[in-house]
Order: sequence, then structure tokens, then C-alpha cells
Amino acid sequence: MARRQTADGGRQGTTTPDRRRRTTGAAPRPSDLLTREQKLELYYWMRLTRTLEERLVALYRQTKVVGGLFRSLGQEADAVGSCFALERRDIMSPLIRNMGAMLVKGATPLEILRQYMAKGDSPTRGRELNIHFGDLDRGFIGQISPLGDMVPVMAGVTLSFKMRGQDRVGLVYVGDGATSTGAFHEGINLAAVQKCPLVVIVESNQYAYSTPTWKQTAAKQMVDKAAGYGVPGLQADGNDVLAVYDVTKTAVDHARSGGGVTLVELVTYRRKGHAEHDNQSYVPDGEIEWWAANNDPLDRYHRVLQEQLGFALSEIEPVDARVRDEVDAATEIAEQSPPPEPHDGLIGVYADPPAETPLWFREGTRAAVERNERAEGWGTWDVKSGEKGA
Ligand SMILES: Cc1ncc(C[n+]2csc(CCOP(=O)(O)OP(=O)(O)O)c2C)c(N)n1
Ligand SMILES: [Mg+2]
Repeated sequence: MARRQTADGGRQGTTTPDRRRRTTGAAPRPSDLLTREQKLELYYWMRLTRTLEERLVALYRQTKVVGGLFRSLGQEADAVGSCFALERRDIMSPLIRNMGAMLVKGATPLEILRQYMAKGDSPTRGRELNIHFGDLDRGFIGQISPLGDMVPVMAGVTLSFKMRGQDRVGLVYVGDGATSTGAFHEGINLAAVQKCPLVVIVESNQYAYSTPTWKQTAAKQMVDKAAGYGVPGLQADGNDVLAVYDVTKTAVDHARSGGGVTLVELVTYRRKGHAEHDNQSYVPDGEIEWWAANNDPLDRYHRVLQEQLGFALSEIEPVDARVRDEVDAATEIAEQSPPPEPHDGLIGVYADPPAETPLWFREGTRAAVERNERAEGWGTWDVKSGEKGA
């Protein structure tokens, strides 16, 4: 109960530099080895995530988005910093708040805009919505909604890497709520026992829908759950993109070197509701405002770039301008995309030409009933005459 006492849910302590150093291990930190260009690139991906989501909100209000709109406002560092620790050949399994991770892995703003607007030339041709799409060539898997279920899927994916002797790592995102599902437990347990090269990222954003974390798990912090599976647990300030990168890179290196699973908890905060329709009436007064004013990941990294990493404003501002231009250009194209054709619903579902003869029940309802379902004299239908019996 005590964790709901302060405006930030008792999390102010996680933002201090001291804590970052304690949770990410000995110097030099992995992020110290990033080039200047890569450090600016981290800012680019976070800014792109935010601007693209803001554009989606505008489109949503114009009723151009089909279905729900899920934001990662305040969580951009968590998605971007973690995915940035992967190599191109690695596989990542995102959730609705990991658009930033998908962008890092190569999803484009145009694809995402088309997908949210259910356009005919979107990655799923309008058959799925929001960021529910994947591309194994680029290393991200299409997500499914049941919470925690991608953990066993990624246990299988990474077990296959191991059995094939491939130098590849998997990373799966779950929310704090998803850690309370059976699928999470079974998946991480199997991966731990099999020493799969898997990183499990738990995004502790303090809520699952309208349920605060303390109401759905008695664990004090998600990282403590690692002990139950016999795997290392690391925790980082999820609003500090360099700390997120450091802790994830440590876990990725551990997996790549044969060490197996690491559970990584990223402590952050969901500043928007579950989806755009959610008015957040269940959130205590002042909590969202506290995080917006004191712990915004973009504001923080903007300051770090200037005050600690020696970037001039004249180097940062062109990134903002580039992002604006890219999102504007993608929106213009996506808006002109056509809606799906009815037959788009079948493409990619059935093999063409069919690998097998069509199943009997597709040959015609009446014939199928006559030949397969009703024995002679059964019920009121007379098979021979094709008429109703007495
Ligand atoms: C097994 C299952 N139960 C319930 C739901 C409905 N549901 C969708 S999202 C959500 C909350 C998710 O919370 P969390 O895992 O913390 O992720 P967050 O949305 O905070 O990123 C719920 C309950 C679901 N998709 N799957
Ligand atoms: Mg959550």
C-alpha cells in the first residue's frame, strides 16, 4: 500500500545517478562505448517515437485511425534503449508500447501509419491494426494480445537458436501486469531451465489497464521475480535511455555468451491511459503531472546530451526537424493509400494454388451435409429425395 503514497508512486529514487551506477555494474558502462553518432541516434529514435505517436493522436481525433490507439508517452527510453542493445540478427518480440523498439528494428513510420489506418497496402492489408505486425527479416515478431504469451513463444524461438548453434539472442517485452499470468511463468521457467539466449524485459509502468501494480502482485518489485526462476535479475531506471541500454546490453551479452536468461526490470511510468479512449480517472491527482514535469525521458536525455555528452543545441535541433519532416512526408503518403479490397482478406491465409484439395465442407454446404454429416434416415432430411420427411 505504501507505494501509492507519493505523486510518482514512490519512484523518485530511481532517477538518481547513484542508483543508475549501482544497478548497471562496474565501469566502463556499455554506453560509454557508443559512438557520438550512436548517442545522437538514440535521441532520434525517441523523438521519432513521440512525434509519430502525436501524429497518430491527431489522426485518431479525425477518425482516421481504425480501432484503438496505444501510447508509450513517457516510456520511449525503455523501448528504444533496450532494443538498441540488439544486433541485426537478433529477434525481438514487441508489445503495444514498443513502437520505439520496432522503429529501431526497421519498421517505418509509413508502415505504422498505414497499419493504424487499416490501409490496403499496410503490412497486414487492414486485417490487423495498430502495431500488430511483424517481419522476421528485420527481426521483429508480430505480437498477439494475450498477455505473457509471447514469453513461451520466445522461449521456443531462442531454444531453436541454441539447438541450431546460431549466434542469436531473443528479447521479449512484457508489462508488469503480464508477469502475473501463467504464460509468463511457464515461458520464463522453460527458457531458464534450457538456458535459452533470452532477455525478458519487464516494463514496470505502474499500471495494467486501471489496476495499479500493488493491487495485482504482492512482489515489491518485478526484478525480485527473477530469483524464482534461478536467473539473474537486473533493474534500471527506465526513463534514462543510457541506463536502459547499459542494463539490456549486459543481459544480451550474457545470453550471447551462453549464460541464458536475464530478467530486466525497467522502472517507468505510463503517462497516458491504457489506450487513447481511457480518461485515467483512476489515477491519483498530480501523479501524471509529476512524471511529466520531473521525469520525461526525452527532456532528460536532451539535457544529458548537452550537459554531459558535449552536444550543442545546433546538433540536436536538426534531429527534431528531420523527424518532423519524415513524419509529415509519411503521413501524406499514408493518407492517400487505398482501403483494402475484399479479397485482401484471403491473401496470405490460404496457399495459392492450394497444397491440398479443398476440405469437404468448402465444396458446398448441401453436398457436404448430404455426404458427410447425416446418415441415411437420420433426422428429418431424406438424403435420397432431398426433401423433408414427415
Ligand atoms: C491473458 C490476458 N488477460 C487480459 C487481457 C486484457 N488486457 C490487455 S492489456 C491489459 C493490461 C496490460 O498491463 P501490463 O501487462 O502492465 O502492460 P501495459 O499495458 O501496462 O504496458 C489487459 C488486462 C489480455 N490481453 N490477456
Ligand atoms: Mg503495466
